[in-house]
Amino acid sequence: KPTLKDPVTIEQGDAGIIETSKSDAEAVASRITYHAEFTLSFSPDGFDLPKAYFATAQSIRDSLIINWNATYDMYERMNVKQAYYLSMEFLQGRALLNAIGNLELTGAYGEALSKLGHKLENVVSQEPDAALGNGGLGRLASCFLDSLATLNYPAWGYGLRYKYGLFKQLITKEGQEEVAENWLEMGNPWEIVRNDISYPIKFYGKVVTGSDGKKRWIGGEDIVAVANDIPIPGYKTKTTINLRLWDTKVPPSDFDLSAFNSGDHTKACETQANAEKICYILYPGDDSLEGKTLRLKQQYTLCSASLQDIIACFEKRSGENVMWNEFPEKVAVQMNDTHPTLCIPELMRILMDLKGISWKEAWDITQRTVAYTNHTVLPEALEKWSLELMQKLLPRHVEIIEMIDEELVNGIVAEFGKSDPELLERKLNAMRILENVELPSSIADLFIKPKDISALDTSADEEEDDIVEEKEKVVDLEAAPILIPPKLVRMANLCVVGGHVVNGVAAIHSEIVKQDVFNDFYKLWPEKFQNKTNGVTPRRWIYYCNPALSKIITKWTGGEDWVLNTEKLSELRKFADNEDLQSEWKAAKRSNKIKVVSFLKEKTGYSVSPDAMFDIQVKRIHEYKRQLLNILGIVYRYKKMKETTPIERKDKFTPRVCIFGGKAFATYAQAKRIVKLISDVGATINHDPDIGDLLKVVFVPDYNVSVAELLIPASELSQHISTAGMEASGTSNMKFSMNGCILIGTLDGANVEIREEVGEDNFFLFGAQAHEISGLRKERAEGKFVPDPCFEEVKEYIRSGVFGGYNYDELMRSLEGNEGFGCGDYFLVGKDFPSYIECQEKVDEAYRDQKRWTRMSILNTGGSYKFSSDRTIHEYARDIWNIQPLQHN
Ligand code: B1N
Repeated sequence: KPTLKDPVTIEQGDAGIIETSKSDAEAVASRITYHAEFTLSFSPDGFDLPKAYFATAQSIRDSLIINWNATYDMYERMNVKQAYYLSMEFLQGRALLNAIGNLELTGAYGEALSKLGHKLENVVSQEPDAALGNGGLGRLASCFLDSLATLNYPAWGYGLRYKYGLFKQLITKEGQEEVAENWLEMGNPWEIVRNDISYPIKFYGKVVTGSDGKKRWIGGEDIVAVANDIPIPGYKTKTTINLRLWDTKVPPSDFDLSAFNSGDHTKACETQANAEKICYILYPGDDSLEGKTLRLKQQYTLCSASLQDIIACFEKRSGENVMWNEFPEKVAVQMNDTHPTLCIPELMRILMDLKGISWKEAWDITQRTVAYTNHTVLPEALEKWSLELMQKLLPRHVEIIEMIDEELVNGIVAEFGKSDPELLERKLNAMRILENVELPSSIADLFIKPKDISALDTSADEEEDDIVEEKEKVVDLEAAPILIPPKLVRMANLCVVGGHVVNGVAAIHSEIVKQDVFNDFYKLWPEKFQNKTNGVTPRRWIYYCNPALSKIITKWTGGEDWVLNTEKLSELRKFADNEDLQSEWKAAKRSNKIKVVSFLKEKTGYSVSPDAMFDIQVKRIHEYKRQLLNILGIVYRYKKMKETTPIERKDKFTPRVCIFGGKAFATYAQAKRIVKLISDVGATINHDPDIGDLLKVVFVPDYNVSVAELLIPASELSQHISTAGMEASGTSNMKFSMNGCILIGTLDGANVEIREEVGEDNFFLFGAQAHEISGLRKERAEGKFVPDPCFEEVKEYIRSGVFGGYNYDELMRSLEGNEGFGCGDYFLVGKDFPSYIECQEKVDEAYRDQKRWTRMSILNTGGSYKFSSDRTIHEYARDIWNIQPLQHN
């Protein structure tokens, strides 16, 4: 049996996958057995797969910790500027294969595990996904961490350690069902709990002014946030950065011992549970006031703990002489969407109330430190918090926000003057941070019809604890009732005002941000607005998830450099018609498809043919992403197949396996109906003997990062078919294109740039364009839209009950009528349907010519190099954060 000599003396090779000498593999094997025995207390003589996973993870963790410490010490020593990426979501997926590969130990680990009776690929698939996110925004954050580490940028991520990740999705006869995702059940080998790094977090209480004139926030509820560090290894570098996730606990001294001893156990445990529940789940339902409060507590915990940590680090590195005005030269804080907006008032509060800095200087420091990424233009997704709720929970922050709003109002008045009250009112309405809140009287007096009806608001006199929800309140004033709109804090406006840069995530999206969503701000501060087109890490999304394709790329581009320099992928272009490459390319795709065939069989029971085209749409289920357009197209195809004779059918239709995946938010009824429709359509078509392998429809349950890593390499066509102007970027489109998949899509988000890069012949385009959308909606509202008969036909077919007994009337009605809640086809499915069907016919035709298709596929991979998150991160580093790479010698 190998013995443990030195757990960390393995030499790292230069290549991505190294040919190892025996001694490396032996040393690895002994590290694994050591951890099995002494860290995990298993018998080291033979262990099953789950145990093999934990022992293997522990062994690689040793190396990560060494590199983590070396990286941390270097930052400390060099005192360089560091970027901090604050995000409520990190969708990390699995870590083991990535860590082993990045340390260039794949060969050694493969051999060591086989000595121990296991296959590396089986061991790595034991790991549960870290699903601390729900979609693109969280996955982007994780891709960014990978690129930051790989490119040696001094940067950290900050988030929350949710005990339960996003729910686990079951697909039953009823459609989607949600169950808790207990990802920590078996423990998490990747986290390093830092009980010595914790910060107090306060909620509620009140603000008092001390004799020195300083504001102090006192009383209320106190909890602590404790750091859990996840090492993030870069690829082929010693740099290992940190993802610090906060967990919440009751302060050590706060356990109510006397209550417990007197027998009131519930009371004693209550404070504990109250603190811990903040980090129980990602996206607690926020229909109730309790839910809203919990979510705001989550956001504040992330902001407060992270900033206290960042500031403590700044002070430590500054030594004796803390120069606060240099803070922005050492710290860049990036807010991933509006969820961490409270960073702005929190940094102001700490600087003013705790560090004694003036308002003016604190504001200057704050603005120079923070920047904001906008990820959506959907109005309902732009966060607004009830001022009243915020006032209760964070009274000092509301004072600060009110001050910021007042300064903004003064600034707007100074800019636009008082001579045109209409213009001024319009500007104030668009730009103010506070909504439905009275203006200072000197300004309010300008407007003839007083907008301010808060004098009628009786809520101020109500019981203190009786927080009124954000619904419109009705005040019965003898005569007609008057609706009092709720007072709100517009987080996005606060971000735009409080940060030095605002960026969108794809070119078209950044234009919409400037020309539409924040147009008034853009006109005032054009230099603040930037574009940073998203990207994805080529390590996870080609190199590790698609080894078959990676080998081919390496062979034809002359080495593995492409993993770090994706520009190299473009060299594939010149071989697009080469027969040898084409046949290798097709063989790789086919082997990936075969893996998916078994996976689908195991997960859904359906058998599909690897000879059919794999047509995939995987993303969160949302009406704007138009999974409904896809399934209506499938139903239309099915109906046409049924209307054709068997012989014609084989000639006319290209065999397809249509794969869907994605979660619907638990309270989003319409999205859940779409899931139900897709699985009902599958249940009918997949059992129809007339159809056989010509068409299959499969809904893959519980779509997550690991499922994506399996599906994307096997994809041939993927759908990115949002209503133009509504998908900020999309990132799976990039992953598919990299893996030689051809996209069908609208001119939306990053599709626009992908099409430019891969060439318009290698992208299936259809549908209305972003600038046409508002006109089309208007036309519709005026009753001028005449739907195509094929659209009417397909809806009627669904209504007729072909797909089971469920009543799809409500879903179909959303596509009908002219206007109104839940109908009027807001997402223009009916408008785009004919051009979608026509485009799908072109797809069929192209697939029949396999040479042409393979060429298109190669040109997609060859044209996808721009979409590496390495490129994106270089741009953030250069244009927003002003940080430089720092490498170990
Ligand atoms: O962010 C991704 C983009 O690629 C997608 O197009 C975009 O839809 C996605 C509120 C969001 N935007 N907004 C969210 C997530 C959670 C939440 O509570 C909004 N996600 C996106 C990366 O840029």
